[in-house]
Amino acid sequence: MADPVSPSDTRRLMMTSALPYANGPIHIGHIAGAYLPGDIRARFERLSGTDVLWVCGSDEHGAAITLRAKNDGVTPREIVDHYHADMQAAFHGLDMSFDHYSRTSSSKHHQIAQDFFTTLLKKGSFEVKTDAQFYDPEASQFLADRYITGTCPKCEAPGAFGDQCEKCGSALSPKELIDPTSTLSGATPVLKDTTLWYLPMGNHEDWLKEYIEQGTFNGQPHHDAQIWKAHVTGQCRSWIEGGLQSRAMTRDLDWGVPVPVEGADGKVLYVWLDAPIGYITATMEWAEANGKDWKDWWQSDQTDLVHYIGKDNIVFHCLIFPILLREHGDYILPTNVPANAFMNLEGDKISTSRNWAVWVTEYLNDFPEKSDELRYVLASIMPEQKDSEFTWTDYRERVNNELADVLGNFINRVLVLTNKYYDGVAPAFDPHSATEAEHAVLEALRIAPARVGNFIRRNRFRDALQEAMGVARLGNKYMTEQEPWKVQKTDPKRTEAIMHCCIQVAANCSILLEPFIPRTASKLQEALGIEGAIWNTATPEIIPAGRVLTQLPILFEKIDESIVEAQLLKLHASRATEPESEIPPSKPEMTFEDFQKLDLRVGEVTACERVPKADKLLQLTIQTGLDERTVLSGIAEHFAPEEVVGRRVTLLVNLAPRKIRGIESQGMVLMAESADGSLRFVTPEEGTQPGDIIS
Ligand code: B3M
Ligand code: ZN
Repeated sequence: MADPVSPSDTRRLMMTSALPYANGPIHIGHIAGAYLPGDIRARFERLSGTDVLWVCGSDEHGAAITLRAKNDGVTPREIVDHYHADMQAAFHGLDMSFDHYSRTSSSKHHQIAQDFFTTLLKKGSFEVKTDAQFYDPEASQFLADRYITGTCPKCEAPGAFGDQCEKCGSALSPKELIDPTSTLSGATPVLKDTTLWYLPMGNHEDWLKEYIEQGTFNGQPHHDAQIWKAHVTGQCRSWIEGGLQSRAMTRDLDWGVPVPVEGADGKVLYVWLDAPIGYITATMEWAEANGKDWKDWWQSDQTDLVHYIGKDNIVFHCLIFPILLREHGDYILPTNVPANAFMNLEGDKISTSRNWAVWVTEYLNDFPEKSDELRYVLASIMPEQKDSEFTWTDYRERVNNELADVLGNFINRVLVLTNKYYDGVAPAFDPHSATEAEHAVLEALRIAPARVGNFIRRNRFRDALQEAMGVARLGNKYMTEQEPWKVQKTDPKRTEAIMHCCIQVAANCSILLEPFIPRTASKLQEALGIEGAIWNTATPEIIPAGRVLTQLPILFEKIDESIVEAQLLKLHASRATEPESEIPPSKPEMTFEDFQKLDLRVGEVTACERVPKADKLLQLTIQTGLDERTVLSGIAEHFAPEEVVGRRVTLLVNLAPRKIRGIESQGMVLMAESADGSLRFVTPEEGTQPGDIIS
């Protein structure tokens, strides 16, 4: 890896962020997943002098669009035109600095995607098969992707789609679904013959495995597989190990890129074939407009290709797209796919259909000029390795305690005191007057840019932000401890040293925080007279003596508790009450080691009684095979004691004992809770014995 303070040697960096479906507005989950990480990285690389290009665009094909159009009773064209503009406004409002933002319904893209398909066709990359596919006789349409739902064959979650289960992430084909139903009419589909072009993914397992696991391609080192996120590699591994199925690359639909084959009327390319090619189209458009050669970005081994996406897109970027690129033959393969997990909101999954989201354009209406505040909070809690959660209380705390109290307060004190003592002119600094404290601060500034940059290049944005904010924290603490407002009365020379250091810290913050909070950074740079900042200018000597500093208004207003309440009220009030089953989001991932700590056994209830003065508790005596013990369980409102005696139960035996109402409970009985609140025992199968180990 190159020194992070220098550009990435001579290597170019081609970055993409997932093309959002133009079927709804952008919410904070989208931003935290694929766009903010891209923007932070792109801004940092530009500051570092790397030859970087970051593209994105609207994904305007696929069932996501046509179903939305059907629901709203308008044409797909109307849907994509509306949301293409709407999404751009959201991105613009949050200062996403794409070098180019494209769209896949353009004729240019249709042509590029068709050329790509034709090349693969000529190379024999597809299998053409005519066979029976699900068809909705009521809607007169073949059913694939989101047109068909059923139970997932892998995880048994209901509501899996014909191409993917959103619960477990598995890539599916319609015929694998259990109890398939048409989402168009609710009809049970019938089978009808059609011709489709398939990608025989099974033929690619060996090289993909090597590419993902070892980071080698064609026997040559390709990328550092250690830097790939473990959850990304893990997902790929499990798909490859499960055996890759052939996937249809065409659809019988009238919206999309027409299949460029004679006689293929009424057929379009699969959206997941055309959408990633949209990255290439976007690059071509940018290159054309800027007098550059797009091939430098996609067909040169001097280029690193990095895709920023959400975890539900991993299979498409790590397996399917690489197969397509390799089959074509002229393209490089992704160097890294640093997918993020999901961001939940106030204890629940973000959902467009249930209107459980913080919409970016609404946020910007409610909080004008506060784009940096949202960027800061989302970067602080970015779901880099596992799902995370946004709450308005946390938003308020981070804005108030970190942005306002630390960064804003520090900057304000630096500018006000410089103005007061030196008429706004940065004082001279005599290095001989520096004490240990100044040396420590200046040394921290010397190492911070490399540390922040290293984290960003490893896609560890939370750590990078912590590190950069650490500089502000350090400055704030240093100033508070040195008390220049007192020292000035007795030792003006020493005050100059203190203020010199504080000014350098402020200036470094304005550069180190620029990728995260660009508006604030540019205001600050302007006030400090920093022009054309690059990452390398972040040094302990950045502001020379004599530089005129100007005043700034308060950088971050505090957020009042009432604002949190208003947002929560709005969120709950606008929640759509769709009769959708309420499946709580999955808990954060745990390691196998965590799981192994659980000692689960079959137990048998030998006695049971109510606990006096506790409406909810039953006291169970359980034979565990190890011993006979007492366990309290909060099930008294669901079961009478006599219904419980004699049952076999699943028992967590190594839970630390806990005293409740004076009785020591030694373990926990596992229960299943349904969405309607009903409770059932998790009963081990007939034939198991008390003491049997569950693993
Ligand atoms: N349109 C994003 C999504 O799944 C999907 C990404 C395409 S990236 C080539 O919402
Ligand atoms: Zn599943």
